[in-house]
Amino acid sequence: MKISEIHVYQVDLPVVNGPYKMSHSSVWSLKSTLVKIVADNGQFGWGETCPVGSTYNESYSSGAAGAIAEMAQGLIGTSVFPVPLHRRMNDLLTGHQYAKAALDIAAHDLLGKHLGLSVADLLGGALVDRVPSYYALNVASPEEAARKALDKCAEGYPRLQLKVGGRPVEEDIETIRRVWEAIRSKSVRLVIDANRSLLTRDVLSISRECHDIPLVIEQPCNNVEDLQAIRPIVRHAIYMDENTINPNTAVVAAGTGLVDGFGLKVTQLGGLHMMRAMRDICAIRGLPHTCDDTWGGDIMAAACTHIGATVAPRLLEGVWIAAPYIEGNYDSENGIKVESGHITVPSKPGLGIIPDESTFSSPVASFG
Ligand code: 0XW
Ligand code: MG
Repeated sequence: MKISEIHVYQVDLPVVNGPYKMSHSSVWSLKSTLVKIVADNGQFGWGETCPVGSTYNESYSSGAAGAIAEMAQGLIGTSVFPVPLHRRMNDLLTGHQYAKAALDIAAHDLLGKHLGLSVADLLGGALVDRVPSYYALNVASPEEAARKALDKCAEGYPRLQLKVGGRPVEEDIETIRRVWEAIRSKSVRLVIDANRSLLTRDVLSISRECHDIPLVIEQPCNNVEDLQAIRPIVRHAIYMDENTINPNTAVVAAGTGLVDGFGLKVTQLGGLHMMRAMRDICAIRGLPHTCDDTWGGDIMAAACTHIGATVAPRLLEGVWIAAPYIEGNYDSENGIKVESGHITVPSKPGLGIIPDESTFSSPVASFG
């Protein structure tokens, strides 16, 4: 099967009860880029990429559309199978994994529908029919964070990620301790995520002042060298997230034991094809990880859920999806949602969702 058409759409996703506040930014609305690939047999598949603003990592919404446009005409006539597709994308454009990921996801959706298999089946087979999610608590006051944490425990989330950073470290420490006091009896796992914002000095303070709290520290500092510096000193597990925007960094980190786990994002790795490889490397190395993305609607949510279903349960840290912050679904009948802190894995072929194109404006670009 070859690609005969590529259509690019952009959809605004206002943040419900916004803003979504991290150490470096507060986002009120996000622009998602959707791609529809049509094959020469008429079958089609949907992909998506949605940066969470323009400072989370090296990605932004118009960059996604621009990078896809840079490749699209050259992809007409290319196989929809992942290996030749990625080879061709890399011949056309270096890097820009987050844009390539949208085309990769669409190809997986198309192939699954053509073969009558779910994307999880294409990725090796699902181990479960429901995956654990986790909730990301915004940077907030100790009282607000503790209140929200209790609410999410009550909803059934097995894991909470508390955003820290972007303020005096003493405030982070007070908030971490207050949240832990609120949830310690709930058997819910706690991660703090600084989104690259902390100095090594501050990470050492947090680890020292919270030494009695069994938490994971996710992407505390901006670069790999800082993670290398603190790893032997801190008392807590360190997970890598944003640094995996370079897949080679992720592979080397896993291979050398630089980190204890990952926040893995489909778009940071260029799509499900590399995410599958990273899943298997983490399995070999015994490294827990999430199956996430930065943001996105049903298409991205389904992609993360499918790959999450194929991860060994003891290594799956959770599947984060933006659904709790999005009004409505692309597919009103099969839309992906979090229920009691968990997500049901779609069972229909491909991603298992069919976006209602009538809800989108006209394509911003079409090729073929
Ligand atoms: C919690 N997430 C997966 C969603 C937001 O994009 C940020 C991200 C993270 O872990 O940093
Ligand atoms: Mg993270």
